[in-house]
Amino acid sequence: MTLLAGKRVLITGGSTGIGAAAAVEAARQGADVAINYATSEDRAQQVIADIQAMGRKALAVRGDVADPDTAQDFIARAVEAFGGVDVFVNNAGICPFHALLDMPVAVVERTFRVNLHGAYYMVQAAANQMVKQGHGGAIVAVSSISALVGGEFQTHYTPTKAGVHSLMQSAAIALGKHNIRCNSVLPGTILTEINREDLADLDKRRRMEARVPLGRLGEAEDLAGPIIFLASDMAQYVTGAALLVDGGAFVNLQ
Ligand code: RM4
Repeated sequence: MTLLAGKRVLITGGSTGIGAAAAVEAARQGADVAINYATSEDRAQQVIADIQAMGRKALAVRGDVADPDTAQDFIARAVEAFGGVDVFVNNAGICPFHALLDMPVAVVERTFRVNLHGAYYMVQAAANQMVKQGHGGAIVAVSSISALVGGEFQTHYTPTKAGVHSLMQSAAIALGKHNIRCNSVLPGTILTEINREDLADLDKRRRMEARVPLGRLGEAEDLAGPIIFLASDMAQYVTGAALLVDGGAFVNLQ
């Protein structure tokens, strides 16, 4: 299958986890892929090598998504390398678990700026490029099950994921006239760097696993298919939607 044949795909936070899995699968599906990354140079280069091994063009651009200039730079570098943007996946995000009552301002600010402000600037820059190109596009944001439910140590985080989900709904309306589709995936508990420390607590890990009807926590690769689907022409009439990818955790009350 080549669901993204000839497409030019950009992914933020593409050096690890869900972003890296989506980048490699996009290449497997026929796309040229540019990834943004913040710090993991070695891991970014490994993703580049994996993409090139499939005969696709690859580009890695370092940048902190919390800085609005990073969005402009990422799009410009991809256009320079690939000639344009057809799919944009907003994935970059952090979740520094912390209690509410003594939550430091710096932690709140950083989480909001990376997860929500960064998403906004990136989506805006990608949309402007797609409108300029004049032949539509697809934007997929990695929101979360945490857009819909809370977390005791995520009071700064869950609002950002709800915001990303809502951003896709409003962007879908604003960009529909340009044939640009905007959708979210809502991952459940997926084993990645974002929660490695948190889930080192084996009691918590067992509690999280017990919530999942499919009997396991997710892997980054479990998100690649849903992201590629929403990015592809198979979802040509899907916009403003949100797709839970959580093994059934959200619906599992009892
Ligand atoms: C997700 C969800 C998971 C958590 C990660 C950090 O949105 O809340 O349970 O492990 O964030």
